Amino acid sequence: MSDDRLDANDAVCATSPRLVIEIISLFPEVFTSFLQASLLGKAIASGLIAVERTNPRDFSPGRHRQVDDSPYGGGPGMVLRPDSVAAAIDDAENRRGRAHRLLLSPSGRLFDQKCAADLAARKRIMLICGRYEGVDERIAQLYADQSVSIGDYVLAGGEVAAAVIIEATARLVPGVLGCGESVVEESFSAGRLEFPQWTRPPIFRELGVPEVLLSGNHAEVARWRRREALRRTLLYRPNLIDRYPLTEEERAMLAELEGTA
Ligand code: 6GU
Repeated sequence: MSDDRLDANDAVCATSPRLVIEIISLFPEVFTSFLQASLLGKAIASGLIAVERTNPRDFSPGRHRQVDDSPYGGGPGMVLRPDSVAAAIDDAENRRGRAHRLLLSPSGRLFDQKCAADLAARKRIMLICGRYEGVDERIAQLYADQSVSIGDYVLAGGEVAAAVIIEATARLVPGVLGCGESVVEESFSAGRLEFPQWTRPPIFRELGVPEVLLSGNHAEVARWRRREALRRTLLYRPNLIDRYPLTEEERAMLAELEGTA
């Protein structure tokens, strides 16, 4: 196959990107290699997704470019001042227009696959990264459309959380994944963890591959996978069963699993 022909994975260069991602961060260089690699790198190179980074430090008043200060009321650590963050947001939006603004904070609401799908359907999103002990609350009051956390642990800043949100969102933008890759039959989309996968070699360190996967019986394979997905979900994420109740087939599978446990 000739190399210069477009294949299904190459997005045709669009006149305007499907999604613009604005990052507000004191450490914009953290994103550089992440934005160049793999699917995301290709989506940006083809113009399907655009990413802009704006640094509040470039907008901080005063000679010392100080972006943080000690918290009113006392306590340890430093808080990001609202003025430089606000100026960075305004500058970004003056260039590209109003975005759906997310403030990244461990005290925000939990980011999940549904949030990713919601963001992927938008034209412009903005990820505002905090650092230090947090961002002055007036940024949440005046600017944030929502506050988002990626999990129950504390990061030193929002940058890694922003990378997580960018990756989860970008792959849902139409044209970012190749035709071979499906976004529908995956973990969480159906409320179940992903079933396990095997590939060559058929024997690795004396371990083989489940017989059914070599059978060529597609219906049997599909049923086996649904059962293994259920098994994992029960083991690691039983709370998902409450949110996405058992189907009739799964009820039968559960009986099978209990018999073999
Ligand atoms: Cl969005 N930021 C920080 N600093 N820590 C986190 C987080 C965000 N989500 C989980 N932990």
